[in-house]
Amino acid sequence: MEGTVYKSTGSWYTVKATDGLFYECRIKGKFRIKGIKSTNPIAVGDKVHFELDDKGEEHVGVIHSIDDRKNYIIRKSVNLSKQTHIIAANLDQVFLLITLNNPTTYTIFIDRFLVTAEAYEVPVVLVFNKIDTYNKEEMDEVKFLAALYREIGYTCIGISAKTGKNVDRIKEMMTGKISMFAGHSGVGKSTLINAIEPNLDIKTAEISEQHLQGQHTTTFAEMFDLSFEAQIIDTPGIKGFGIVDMEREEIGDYFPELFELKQDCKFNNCIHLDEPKCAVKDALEEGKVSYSRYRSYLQMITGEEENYRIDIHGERK
Ligand SMILES: Nc1nc2c(ncn2[C@@H]2O[C@H](COP(=O)(O)OP(=O)(O)O)[C@@H](O)[C@H]2O)c(=O)[nH]1
Ligand SMILES: [Mg+2]
Ligand SMILES: [Zn+2]
Repeated sequence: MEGTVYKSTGSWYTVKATDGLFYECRIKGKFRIKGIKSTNPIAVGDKVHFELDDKGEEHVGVIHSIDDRKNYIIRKSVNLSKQTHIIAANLDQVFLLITLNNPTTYTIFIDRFLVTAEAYEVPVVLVFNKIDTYNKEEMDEVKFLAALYREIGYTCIGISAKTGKNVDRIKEMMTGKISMFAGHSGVGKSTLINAIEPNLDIKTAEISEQHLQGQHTTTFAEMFDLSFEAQIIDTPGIKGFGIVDMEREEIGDYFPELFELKQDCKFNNCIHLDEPKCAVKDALEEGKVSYSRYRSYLQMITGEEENYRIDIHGERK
């Protein structure tokens, strides 16, 4: 039989089979995935093949193989070994909720998040929430940010989880897909999920830039079916999208607009700092690359931690 892992609690996996029923499965044999040493061989979202338990127990099975993953997100294992823990696999998209204030979402946070998502090959939709609270100037800033990220290729949408504005469009985007919600605590993830599916009682993780390293908690993700042919993965307690162990030279490749320009730089290992004939610096001067994005890029390659947003007038906020 074939199915998708909805929940895992260590040694048992809850699998929803193609017959629509749930089976409690164990693993047979070893599942080693090339290149990653993970503490859990199978994660929520994995497509697996299993056989029913030969002792005749109902709805109990043994997983014997797993399909290739299209993506996965991981974090370092809680023990201090070099192992990683796979949080979830085969995500279709992550909705990153953004608010200008209460709480403030800084562009460096958005850009770090996007870089990680690019590295993990998880598409991100930028959701500007709480638009019911913004004045004209703030709405202009939302439009400015949305235009900036749309230009790079990201889908952006302004919503109000509270009034329901554009929530139907989020539902449309979710249909037929496995999604996750992310964003700072207080941006409205729980409110949005409630607006989408009023009777679903889940906590929803506070995904922030802070990595989980050193935090001694074991948490298990769980997948939920929604009433309109959509699934969401909830990852309680997970504060990091994954680990980013990137080389400095690699970071620019996860800024799609910088990656595209890189081929026109004189040096093929250009990191767009002060190399001569750098296409990125040229584009920046011509206003074709956003200064805000380039600032985030610099912050990421220098390891600088300062938080601010560059507003519509090019000022720090
Ligand atoms: N005005 C307004 N308030 C909102 C909106 N979405 C969420 N909130 C409020 O923001 C606060 C935090 O929301 P919550 O869903 O708990 O955020 P979470 O931490 O991301 O789950 C709550 O007081 C919500 O009522 C919105 O679209 N407009
Ligand atoms: Mg919440
Ligand atoms: Zn360059």
